[in-house]
Amino acid sequence: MTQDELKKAVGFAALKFVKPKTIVGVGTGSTASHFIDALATIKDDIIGTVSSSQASTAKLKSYGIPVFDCNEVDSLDIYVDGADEINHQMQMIKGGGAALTREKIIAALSRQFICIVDESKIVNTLGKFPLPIEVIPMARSYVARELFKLGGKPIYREGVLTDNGNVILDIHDFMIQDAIEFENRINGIAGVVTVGIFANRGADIALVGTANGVKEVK
Ligand code: ABF
Repeated sequence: MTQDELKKAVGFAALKFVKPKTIVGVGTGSTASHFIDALATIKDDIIGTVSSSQASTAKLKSYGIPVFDCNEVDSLDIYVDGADEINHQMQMIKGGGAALTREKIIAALSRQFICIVDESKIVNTLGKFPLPIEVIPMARSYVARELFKLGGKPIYREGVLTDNGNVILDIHDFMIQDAIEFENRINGIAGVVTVGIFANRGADIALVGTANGVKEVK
């Protein structure tokens, strides 16, 4: 199976967690895009969605699936999204697609986070994938200097503005031993909006696409 076929398999496998008459949290990226295709097949059974990016919103609307503003929703039963890396503690690096802040808000609102990945995303230690950090533009240089002090090598993602009008710094080549501690520490730097470590609120269930089928990990 190709990597895209594995992504499609987990995108469709996530459908079994969708309860009728609920509002579903929907993520961003190529795996989440397959989930949107799957959701379209049962669109009349759900009330609608909350979406983590303009790209996903556009795709959901193209299927005629209602998209609600986050502020209209008290809580969500599930949030289905991909990840750039996930470890065996269900902690993740997310934000390769620059939607990390909205993703973290929707994750916080959701009772269950269903992470959908192909098996290439499973790691023992987070950090091979560059860690994205969304930063207020005027704080870019200050935050970069603080990240250097922590031993990171931040690189400005040129030409990228997030859906919130902010910039992204990616920390390269930094293996993260204590993901919760590192998430809290980076969150404490003035000017940081969101760090792409999802450890304080990790995934509850991972659906992993493998050559032998979809594995469910809790
Ligand atoms: C989002 O999409 C992210 O947080 C992550 O950056 C990315 C994963 O992309 P893909 O599913 O295309 O590999 O969920």
